[in-house]
Amino acid sequence: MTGQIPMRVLTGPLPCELAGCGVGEKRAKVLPDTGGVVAQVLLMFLFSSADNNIELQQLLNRIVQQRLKMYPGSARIDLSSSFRDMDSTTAESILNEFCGLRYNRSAALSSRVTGGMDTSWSSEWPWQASLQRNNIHRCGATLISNTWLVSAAHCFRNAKNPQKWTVSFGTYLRPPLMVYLVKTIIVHEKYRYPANEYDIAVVKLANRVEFSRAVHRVCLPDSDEIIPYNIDAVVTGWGALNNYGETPNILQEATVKLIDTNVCNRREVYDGVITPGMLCAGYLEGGVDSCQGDSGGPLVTPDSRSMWYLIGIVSWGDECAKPNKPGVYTRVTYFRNWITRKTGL
Ligand code: 4AZ
Repeated sequence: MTGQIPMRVLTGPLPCELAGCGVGEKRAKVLPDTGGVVAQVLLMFLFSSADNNIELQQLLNRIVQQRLKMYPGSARIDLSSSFRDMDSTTAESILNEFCGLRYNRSAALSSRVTGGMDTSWSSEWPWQASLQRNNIHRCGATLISNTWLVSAAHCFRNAKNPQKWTVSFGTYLRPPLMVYLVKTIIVHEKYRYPANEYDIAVVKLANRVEFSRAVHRVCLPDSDEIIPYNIDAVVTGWGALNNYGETPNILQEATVKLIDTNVCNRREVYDGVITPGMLCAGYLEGGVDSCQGDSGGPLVTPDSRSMWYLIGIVSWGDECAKPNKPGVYTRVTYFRNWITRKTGL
């Protein structure tokens, strides 16, 4: 891929069915207007500098017009000033406010130089945080807003003093990209060690994180979202590379499959201890799993638009990667309303 990446922003009024007003995370801004609403939708296009901008603009206009005709109704469609160039800094700051975007996977907005090295600010998983006590990594956590993270309750067992904790971001533990102080720790009121239920906590930072390409929030699913089993999800963390093994300095990722709770509750697996607030993920044959030190960190899946949602929090398991002993995660949809009650998000 060569060339610059011009940005186009579509700001014409669109019908709600197309803009997705009020559905889940906002991909469109819906503003009141005389006699209705105006939906502002951000569309980003990637093309090479060899392409003819004017021709492309006309082509895009034609496609959008055609698609809008498929939505009958009273929407007034005005695309006369719809596409405009935007500098990539402005475009990037708009994109960074969206949840769940990972953009270094495509060439879009990437400034990586061919033959260059990965740097600590090219965060692959921008919502991943390291929770550290006395400057030692203890647990993972996930950024869900400019000030809030979610993690596991068991990370704070006998360690609830926020002044002892810091949060770092970036791909490497050492040196960290950024470090924040913790203001508040809220552990689920029903969490009781050594039980594994209600293994969730939210952490408020002392200062706001200004979102960047390297550090921004994940999306949260709605509480009524049905999470299908057998789909792939990705777990990330600086946890042990094998049971009670060494911890890496560079963030690790593993793709795991979501396992039906009925299967996970089989006698030879977890024999009925998996409750509705838990989610199993991994492989019954073993081999790939989260491990000690990954706790509190994210289990995420992309939606059809490649926006990543937090569906699980690394919680527990019988050691790591053993056959019939997949990882067990706190089920985020089950605790979605609890997160709202504690954080307002
Ligand atoms: C732990 O002790 C832990 N294999 C985390 C995840 C798993 C097991 C143990 C899942 O933090």
